[in-house]
Amino acid sequence: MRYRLPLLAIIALIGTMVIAVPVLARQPATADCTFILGFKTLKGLIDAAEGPTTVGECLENQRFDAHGNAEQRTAGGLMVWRKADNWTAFSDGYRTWVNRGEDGLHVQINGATAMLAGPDGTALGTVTLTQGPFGVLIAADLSGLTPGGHGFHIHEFGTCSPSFAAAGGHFNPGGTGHGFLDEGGVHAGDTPNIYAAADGTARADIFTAAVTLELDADHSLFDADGSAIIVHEKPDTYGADPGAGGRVACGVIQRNAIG
Ligand SMILES: [Cu+2]
Repeated sequence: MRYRLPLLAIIALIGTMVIAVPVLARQPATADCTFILGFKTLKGLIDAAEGPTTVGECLENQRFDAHGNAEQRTAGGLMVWRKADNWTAFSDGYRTWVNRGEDGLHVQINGATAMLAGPDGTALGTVTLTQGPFGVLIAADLSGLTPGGHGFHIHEFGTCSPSFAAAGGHFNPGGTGHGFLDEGGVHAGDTPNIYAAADGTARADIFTAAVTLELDADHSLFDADGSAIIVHEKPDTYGADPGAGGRVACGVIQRNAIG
């Protein structure tokens, strides 16, 4: 009896190897690897949207959730989401293609999110960034702030550690001066103050054409060193000297995995 368990384990291991080796040997590696995305093939959709540069994508690493929806990565790094009944969306981490059935394929630049926290790590809410055709919509949903006005900027480096000073100065690819009301110019990362209510919450929608979530643009928030959102203790003066005081919240701007 005492040898039964190890013997069974060895038999099971050999069985697994016999099954696994042929499966691994069948890993697709050629460009004829097409599959159905709703009413079209993914290859066809990519060809239509992007040209033939990613022909031959093959699905790997399939994972199912409890509802039967699948998440997969292709050999070329595309993320593919499939609802249990049909294919719905795929993303290269920068753009998402959404299959809208008879309407065809909708392509959008993935949005971004900054999870803000205080110097002690306390979560203070989220800032979401959505790329539109004319600029970026920034939506803040914050809490835990002192009531009143707070400077709210995009800073030049995508880090909040070891201290918020690591986020650097304002995002300023144009090398201009600071302040909406100063003739020296406006930093691309300058945005209007936000105002916290008596309970410490603040909501704000801010639109700016001075930054973009697109890649390879000089005002891209996803430049080589990234960018971050900073909330200051005091309101910005909108003059050459922002005068907004210390940094009370920081969050790295990170691209969403989809849409
Ligand atoms: Cu700032």
